[in-house]
Amino acid sequence: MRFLLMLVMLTACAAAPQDLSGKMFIFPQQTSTTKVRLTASREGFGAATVCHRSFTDLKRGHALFSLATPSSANDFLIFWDETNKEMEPHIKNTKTEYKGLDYKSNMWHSICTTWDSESGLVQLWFDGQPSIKKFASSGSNFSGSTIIILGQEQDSHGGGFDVKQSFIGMMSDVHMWDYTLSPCEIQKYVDELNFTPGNVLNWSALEFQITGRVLIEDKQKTCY
Ligand SMILES: *[C@@H]1O[C@H](CO)[C@@H](O)[C@H](O)[C@H]1NC(C)=O
Ligand SMILES: *[C@@H]1O[C@H](CO)[C@@H](O)[C@H](O)[C@H]1NC(C)=O
Ligand SMILES: [Ca+2]
Repeated sequence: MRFLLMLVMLTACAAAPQDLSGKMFIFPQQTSTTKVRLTASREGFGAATVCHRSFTDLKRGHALFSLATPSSANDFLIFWDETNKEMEPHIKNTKTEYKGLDYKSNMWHSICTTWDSESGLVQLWFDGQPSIKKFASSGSNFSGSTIIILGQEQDSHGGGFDVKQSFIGMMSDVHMWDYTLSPCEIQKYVDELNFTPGNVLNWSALEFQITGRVLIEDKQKTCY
């Protein structure tokens, strides 16, 4: 009974969406447990766009966005591989590799990734520059319960974290759509103009649960 009550309270807490406009998550220390779990407002779709802004000085590999389903831990993963100096979108456990990006430390980077199951093609938009499209996986939608995590990389559904793949730094403006955004919409996101917020993850109405030391602060604005 007490357990049930607690469960209800936890669910109630997690269910209230927050408007994080102008704010960011700060991941201030290296652990294998600190994370933010995001609640997707829909499941079972066959296309996706994920956009986020991040700021770090890490000199090792790290996960920027980790979405797992019961059938694949890397159902939609954005990972920076420091050894090979490449950004790696993984779709349905299939890795694609993008080299030659100017992924500098200590500055904000906008990264958008699109994929659709019909063509199976992935495209990465790094600071507003489109990459070539690469084949990842076609013919199947996301299926089963979705677990989306910031701050850690899932090797299993909701777990299997490796401290050496954790994220330290700031993260903001995380959106996910269940369709591929047009180049113009992506440009608007990158330029911080009016764009259509994500219908799966909406930074302006975000449902999330923090574990460990993750802080929410205003994003610094430039002074005039
Ligand atoms: C896959 O997702 C698309 C929408 O993205 C939907 O129209 C279609 O019915 C889904 N297919 C299956 C098998 O669930
Ligand atoms: C995103 O959240 C904002 C603020 O609550 C809301 O106005 C908007 O309709 C939402 N957009 C979508 C696509 O859910
Ligand atoms: Ca891993």
